[in-house]
Amino acid sequence: MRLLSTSPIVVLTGAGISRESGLHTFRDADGIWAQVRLEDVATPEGYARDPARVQAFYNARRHGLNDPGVVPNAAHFALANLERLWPADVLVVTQNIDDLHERAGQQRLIHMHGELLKAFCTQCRVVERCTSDLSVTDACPNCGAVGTLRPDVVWFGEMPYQMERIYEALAACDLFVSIGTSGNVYPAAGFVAEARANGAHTVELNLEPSEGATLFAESVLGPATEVVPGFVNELLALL
Ligand code: BV8
Repeated sequence: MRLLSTSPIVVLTGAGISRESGLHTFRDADGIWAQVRLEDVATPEGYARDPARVQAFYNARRHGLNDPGVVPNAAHFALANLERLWPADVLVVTQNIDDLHERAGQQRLIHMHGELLKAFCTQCRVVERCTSDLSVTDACPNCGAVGTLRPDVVWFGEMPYQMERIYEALAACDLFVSIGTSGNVYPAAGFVAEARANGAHTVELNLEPSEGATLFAESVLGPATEVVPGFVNELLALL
């Protein structure tokens, strides 16, 4: 399909885009799910069973993200550049809970699985910025309830955020690009089918073919810091 400068673009990102910034993925050999069972730390049942264990899991990931050596990489900056220079809408939908897209300058961004640097109170539902450890003895700064603050992260079995806005964007886009995701987790893994159904051109930029690789019209394999800037430069050359 021919892309025009009026073509809206939707980009889905996963843990692979942050790998070269020093953050682990989930399902690679050295991934997070090789260290801990997702049922124990990324489900409401796991949290109800042992909230201190879940808080410790996300506290450790927050420490990792706060490491001064963890910074946005060339792939994050390329997407922020695309948003700035592409004449039509560019929407980045990320499964990641890190803040590397923001720190690279991305403005139109949806964290469909929530954000590691936010917490919400299960009592009053208020959402607060959270850059340090959470514990089961913390009191909510808004309602004063104790032990009700949890990471503002979407666990398995919970509804991802802003799904209506995402499906609207998928129905309207001319180009859907999936970057650094294994295509294992739904509903994100189903976005490529939604985009194809509306006639969009679909591209996968990944280190290796994902679970949904055959659904993409085009695929460029390689590390994100190489393939993403290259792909963005090709798009901008169309202008
Ligand atoms: C829901 C928490 C419904 C945050 C996460 C069908 C339809 C709908 C739901 C389901 C369905 N089938 C099953 C389900 C349930 C479930 C699901 O999908 N289960 C899977 C395991 C089968 N889905 C859900 O529960 C979702 N909720 O559907 O709710 C509902 C309806 C009504 C009312 C209420 C509810 C919720 C899903 C969100 C779960 N939370 N994490 C956190 O701790 O981070 S998911 C977890 O996996 C992470 O968030 C992560 O974002 C996500 C996806 O992982 P990836 O990002 O893809 O990472 P991965 O390691 O897998 O892959 C990395 C890729 O990068 C690899 O391909 C690798 O090759 C590549 N790579 C590596 N290095 C590089 C690279 N690429 C480029 N460059 C590199 N350098």
